[in-house]
Amino acid sequence: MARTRAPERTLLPGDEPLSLLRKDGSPVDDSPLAMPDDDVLVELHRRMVVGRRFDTQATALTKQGRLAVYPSSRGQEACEVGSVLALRPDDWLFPTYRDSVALVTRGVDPAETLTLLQGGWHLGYDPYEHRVGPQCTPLATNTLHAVGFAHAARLKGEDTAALVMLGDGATSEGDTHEALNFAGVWKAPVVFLVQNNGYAISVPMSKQSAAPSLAHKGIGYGVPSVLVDGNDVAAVYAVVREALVSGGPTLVEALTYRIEAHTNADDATRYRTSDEVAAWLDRDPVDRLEAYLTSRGLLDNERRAAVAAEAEDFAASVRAKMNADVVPSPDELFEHVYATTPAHLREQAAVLREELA
Ligand SMILES: Cc1ncc(C[n+]2csc(CCOP(=O)(O)OP(=O)(O)O)c2C)c(N)n1
Repeated sequence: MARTRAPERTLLPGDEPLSLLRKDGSPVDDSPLAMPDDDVLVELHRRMVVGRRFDTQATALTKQGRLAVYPSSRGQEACEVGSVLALRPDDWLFPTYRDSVALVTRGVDPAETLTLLQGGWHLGYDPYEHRVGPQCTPLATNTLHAVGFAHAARLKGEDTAALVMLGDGATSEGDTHEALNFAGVWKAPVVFLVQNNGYAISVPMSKQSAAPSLAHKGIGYGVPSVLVDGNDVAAVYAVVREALVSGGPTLVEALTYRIEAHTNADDATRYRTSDEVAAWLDRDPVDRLEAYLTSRGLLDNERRAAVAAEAEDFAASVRAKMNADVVPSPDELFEHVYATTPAHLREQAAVLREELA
């Protein structure tokens, strides 16, 4: 049987992350990426500002006991918003617990997005409405969902790609490797967006991988891989859009940072310094795009105020929806888990009903 080899060199990411905007918002002269159109840049800005406000509102809701837990994506808005706006209407998103801003950007109702984190229901939204899979809490299971979905779409002759979000820590899970392997074999139209925010809770990257970069991990599976500045929303948008329309798999490693702790239940000061956080605040994705838009005359004080007001209104609507008391039915705990409820669960449901009666 003939043996063939993949052209390894072409699959390798570059040494430096791809970017379009420097830290101060000035454009990179010799970027191989195409700058998104002005209207896209303006929309990326609006969505990042609204997304950030949603994120701080959700964090505040944990303090009021309205949410059980919230994993903030503050600082990661360029990944959350840039990749989601790159999706075409028929593409699907497979997010994690960290990616609520991505869901809201895709159009999922914010209260429905937060239902899981509130503890109100297993899944608060209809995945088919906006083509968003369930937010996965088990690390990396969504990579398998995305590859299976993308492969099935291909078999059905549909022009649909899948975008799966995962963290640096999730790349250490077996599921990621199985997913990458079959994405490569099947040439499935799937984009793995690794948001490398430096830590898996308190475990730093240096303890996760000995590879030169996480993007290098695609090569062994025949998956072209790209390294991008994850705080540069224009670059994230450009790279993800190109990957989604490529018709095959791509691994995108986006270098970014989560400014807040892992969740509201975590104390990040125990494993990272304030200097490190300050250095990343200096690379803020929203400030960076604002500087560029302002220099191009695409953003002025009036527009900035209008976007800020929209974000405030959005946060107020989230508060209003989340301040309504939920009265979940304990019975529902057993519903929609199995097509046919197994005997032991029927028994447990009966015991619960008896106790509550
Ligand atoms: C299969 C599995 N193992 C362990 C955990 C516990 N856990 C929750 S979050 C987390 C760290 C994840 O880090 P990373 O993938 O980098 O994503 P981030 O939270 O930084 O976005 C771990 C180990 C889990 N949720 N699922």
